[in-house]
Amino acid sequence: MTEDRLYAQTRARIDAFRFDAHVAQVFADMIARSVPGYGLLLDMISVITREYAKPDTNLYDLGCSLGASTLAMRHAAPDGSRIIAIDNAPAMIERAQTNIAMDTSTTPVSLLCDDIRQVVFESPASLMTFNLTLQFIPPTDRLPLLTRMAEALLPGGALILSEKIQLPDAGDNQTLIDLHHGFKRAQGYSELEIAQKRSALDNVLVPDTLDTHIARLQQAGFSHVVPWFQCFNFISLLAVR
Ligand code: GEK
Repeated sequence: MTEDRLYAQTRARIDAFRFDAHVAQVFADMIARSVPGYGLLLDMISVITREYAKPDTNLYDLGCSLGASTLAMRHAAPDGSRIIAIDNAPAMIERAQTNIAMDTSTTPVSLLCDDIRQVVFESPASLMTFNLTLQFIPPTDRLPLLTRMAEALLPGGALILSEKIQLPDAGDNQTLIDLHHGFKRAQGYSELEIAQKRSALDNVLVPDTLDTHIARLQQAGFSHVVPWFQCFNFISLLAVR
C-alpha cells in the first residue's frame, strides 16, 4: 500500500480535490488514515449484506473507489446475486478491476465507470451501499438520486449510507472536527497535511446534518432509518425500503 503524502509539501495553490490517478494510487492508505472506523464500516457492510441481500437480486456499490466496499459485499453475497459497482473516476475503476480480479470469491461483479446520477438502477435490487460518497454529490441532486434508488429496491431492501456529517450547533460541530483532526494526527498526518487537505475538500465534500439525512431518506421512500455507527463526525445509517 502506497503511503499518502499528497499534501505533505506546501502547495502554492490548493486546487479543488479530485479523484485522479495520484489520489487513486494512495487511496487505500488515505481513507484508512482519514476516516475513523473505516475498517469497522467495511466489516459491518459484510454483516449487513448477509442480513439484507437476497438471492437472485442486484446489489449496488455506489462510489466503489478501489473496490474495498465491493469486496466487503461480495464476501457475504448470497447465491445468484450480482454486484454492480460504480465510480466515475477512471483511475479508481482501473485499480478496482485489478483488486476484484485478485479476489477469489465467485459472485459476479460488473464495474461501471459512470456518474451515479446517470445510472439506471436495475430491479430487483435488495441492497445498496453508499459508503462515504453521497457527500460528494451536489446537494440538489441528492434527493432525486435517493428516490430513484429507493424505487429500485425491493420492499424490505436496504441502503447502507455512511457519511461525514456536520452538527447544527457550531460549537459541537467544531468539537467533532477537532477530534477528527486529532485522529488524523494520531495516524501520522502533519498539521500542514491536515490543513491543505481540508482546503482542497472545501465545497467538494459537502456534509449534511444527521437530521437532514434522516428526513431526506424518509422523503425518498425509505420507511425505516436506523443510525448504527458514529465515530466523531462520521456516521452510518441503515435505511430500509
Ligand atoms: C470505500 N466506497 O472504499 N458518480 C460516481 N462516483 C462518484 C461520484 C459520482 N457522481 N462522485 C464521487 N464519486 C468507497 C469509498 S470514496 C469516499 C468511496 C472518500 C466517487 C469518487 O470517485 C470516489 O472514488 C468515491 O465516490 C468516494 O468504501 O473519498 O471519502
